Amino acid sequence: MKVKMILPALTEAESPFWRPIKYSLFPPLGLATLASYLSPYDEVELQDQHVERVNLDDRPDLVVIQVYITNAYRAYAFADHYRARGVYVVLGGLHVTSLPEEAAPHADTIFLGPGEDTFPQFLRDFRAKRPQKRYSSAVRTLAGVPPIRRDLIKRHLYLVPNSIVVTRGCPHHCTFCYKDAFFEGGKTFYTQTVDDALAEIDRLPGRHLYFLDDHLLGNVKFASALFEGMKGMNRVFQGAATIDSILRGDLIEKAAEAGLRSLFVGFETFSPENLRQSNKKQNLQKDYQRAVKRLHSLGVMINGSFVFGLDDDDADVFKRTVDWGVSNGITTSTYHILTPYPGTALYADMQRQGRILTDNWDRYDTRHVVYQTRRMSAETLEEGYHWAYREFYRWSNITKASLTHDSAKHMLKHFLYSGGWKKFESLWNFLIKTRSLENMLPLLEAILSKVRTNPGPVPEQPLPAATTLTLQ
Ligand code: B12
Ligand code: SF4
Repeated sequence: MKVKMILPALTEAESPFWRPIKYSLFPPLGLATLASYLSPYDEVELQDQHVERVNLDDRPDLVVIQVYITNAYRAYAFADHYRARGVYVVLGGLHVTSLPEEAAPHADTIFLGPGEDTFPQFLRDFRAKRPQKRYSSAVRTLAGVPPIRRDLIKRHLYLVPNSIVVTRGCPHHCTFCYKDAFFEGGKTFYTQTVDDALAEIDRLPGRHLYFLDDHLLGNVKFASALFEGMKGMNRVFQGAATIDSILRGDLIEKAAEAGLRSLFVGFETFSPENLRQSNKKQNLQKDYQRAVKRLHSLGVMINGSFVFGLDDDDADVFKRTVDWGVSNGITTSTYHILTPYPGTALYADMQRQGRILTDNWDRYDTRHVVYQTRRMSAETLEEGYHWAYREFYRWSNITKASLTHDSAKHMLKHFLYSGGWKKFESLWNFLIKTRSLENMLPLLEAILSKVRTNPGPVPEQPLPAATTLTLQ
């Protein structure tokens, strides 16, 4: 059987905000995971429109498309195209799960939730010529999942070909997050076995790994065993985790020992009111600065995530957030305008209050305001968002933030990582055009090399609430 798998490009591909490098980072891991359920006799082609032109002249037996919110219209157009040619088309992913009724008219079959249980079932039904119109994931386990078909990934087109996920979901329930809607009807947080995760790591060439898990430290027992097993594997890795998991116990030390060199941290907001609105309990009354210091003492660089536009935010939020990031030595910042994704508790809340302004999903890219704001206008919010990016990544601020570290090596790493990421667009574009991105990996690995071996002790208990959320 001939199978074509497509990850359509996000809408931003045609917008002035498009940064080719941001979309040449990670290969389409979800589709490569699903491909592992095909038979070795199937002929499979995996195309990622972010990095290559999708060939639409073919006529495979089955087309599999992954739908995110801002590639939804493109995904539907591809689906319609193939169906008009008589090809069987299946759609799945986050957006299909949020809005199955919208996706269904464009597909022969749709999938709700993760595909590890439903896709193999569909393949059996499809081969037996009795596929169903809809499959909903109910069994949540990663036990026995076959190795990802990494042979289908065109590694040279990506800066970070070694992306990996060893868990699914997250133990928390933030109201703006896709997670609860996507995993509805079953477990919302589960892990691979440690042995399977280590085997997957072992299969990856080179040293660098990027864990795309929502919360790599979310299951303490699993993560401890994973890091224990990774010791001596000579890896350097990046990942994501929450503030509370950085402050609690000694898991973060174990991660650093295993090779953690940079962490994506969801600070999101400094306002306790906003944290309550978002049900972000894991950040409430947590000392952000102490979490930052703890990571820095371990030589771990920080990618801080911040959301603008929660109801307690006013026009001062941009400057406060940028200043805090710079003075605390945050290496890279990812800012988002609050975006109520359909299916989330936030969306339901806003809809109840009549605050949703558009259902043009192309605008749900976290760069546009799609809801009625409270304490500032939509224009102020969008302008402030762009201002924050410009300001945080000014050379003077990159330098100032780099100088907050106490070792020369950490300062240099910070400077190169932050400057390299945001300031060399034409170099990145050149590397993408010449298809030589992968050649930058040794440099990335060098920047992620170890800073120090004996971190000083950092107290583990949070400070009293009154002092924890104060911006300085
Ligand atoms: C990698 C990644 C990216 C890459 C995406 C390109 C790529 N090559 O994958 C890049 C860097 C481009 C990116 C950009 C952004 N991202 Co992003 N990203 C991720 C991340 C970290 C990992 C995705 C992944 O590989 N997961 C692992 C694989 C195994 O899972 P999967 O892809 O979901 O596939 C499974 C299922 O979805 C399902 N499935 C998927 N497709 C299909 C199809 C069929 C037929 C079937 C049967 C099943 C199926 O089966 C697969 C196996 O279970 C996720 C978080 C996460 N942990 O998933 C966020 C995530 C997808 N990103 C998110 C966001 C918000 C963004 C940005 C807006 C951020 C920003 N401010 O710029 C942008 C733009 C995205 C947009 N406009 O929609 C949100 C999406 C929220 C939503 N409701 O859409 C997520 C969920 C993060 C979060 N916690 O909020 N992102
Ligand atoms: S901690 Fe992150 S991944 Fe988990 S529910 Fe909250 S936003 Fe989603």
